Amino acid sequence: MDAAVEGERNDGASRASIRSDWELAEAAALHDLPFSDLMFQAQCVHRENFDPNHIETASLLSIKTGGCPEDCGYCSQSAHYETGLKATRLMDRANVVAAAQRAKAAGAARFCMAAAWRSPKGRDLDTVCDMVSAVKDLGMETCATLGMLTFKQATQLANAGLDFYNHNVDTSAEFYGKIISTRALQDRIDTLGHARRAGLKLCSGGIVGMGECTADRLGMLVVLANLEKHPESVPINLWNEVKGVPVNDTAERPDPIAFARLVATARIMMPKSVVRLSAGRQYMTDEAQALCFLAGANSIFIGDVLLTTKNPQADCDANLLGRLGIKSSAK
Ligand code: SAM
Ligand code: DTB
Ligand code: SF4
Repeated sequence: MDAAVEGERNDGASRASIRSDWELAEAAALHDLPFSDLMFQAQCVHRENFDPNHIETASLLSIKTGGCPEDCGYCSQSAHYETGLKATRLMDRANVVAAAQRAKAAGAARFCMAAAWRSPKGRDLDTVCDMVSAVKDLGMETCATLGMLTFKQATQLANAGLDFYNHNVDTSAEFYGKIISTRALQDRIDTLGHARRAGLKLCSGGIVGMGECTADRLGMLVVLANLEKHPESVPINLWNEVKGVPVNDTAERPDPIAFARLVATARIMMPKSVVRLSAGRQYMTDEAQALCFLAGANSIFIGDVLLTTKNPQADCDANLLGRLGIKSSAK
């Protein structure tokens, strides 16, 4: 048996170390443990690094929707597919700040501004930097997701007060080309490197339920865990159905136990990263979400919409967190 797995069985998982040399077979050995053993190990790692009764709350705003030149086969915003979505221009700063104020009042600690771009253009980036500074002035953590960045662009965002850059690796290297053809996984990794070097914290995860196999899901975790420094936030999205995109032909969401196994594996492989239950909570029962929190998920998106698709209603989330005794204090 793999040393990491065996060691954890003997001592209750108190030897979680930060590693960037994960092999797929090791991730698979963890993932395939008897469920109780996997959950116990994930819980131990979680409790060593976090308050298990606290989750982070982030809120999303699509500041520029649709018309994206990339062909991501899961996305409502790609111009390559007829998804029925109306493309919009970049929002005004005042409207973005007003949305951030509402998100803060609703309990969000972090505000993530998302744009459907392959990469930002000069003047647009200046406008986003103004938005970032204004949201930061509200006392919120700031996050942006704008597509690929050069080091110079990442530095400009960092200087404007951006805390996090979201850029997902999305899936395994093997499955990547089946879902996206307009860029390579390495392009994503390069942007993550630029953001890191500019001093930004990273938010990077991916999507499951697109027709990938378990090895692809674990391969995605291996890519994330083998980044030089682990992303501070790891969003795990369950594909939210969108009409008209190619993923409809292959989609198959993991069942709640398979999904909890993936969350637990992410928790063990990236002990200090905040793992976010991201898109797809609309398909999960309260019990499935509770299982994911037990597996080590400690962040959610709040608000009735994500970017273009649904998220659970605020009162449902409040009810669930209340029953679980989980606090979600804004920092
Ligand atoms: N255009 C930027 C980019 O791709 O990085 C930012 C926005 S993009 C919508 C952010 C992430 O949302 C994607 O990388 C993908 O992981 C996730 N995503 C997009 N559509 C989704 C869907 N239908 N269901 C679940 N996650 C989705
Ligand atoms: C992430 O990993 N998930 C968020 C955020 N980063 C930008 C986006 C989820 C989008 C879900 C599909 C939609 O609403 O359009
Ligand atoms: Fe564009 Fe991002 Fe959607 Fe891909 S995921 S089509 S890059 S908005």
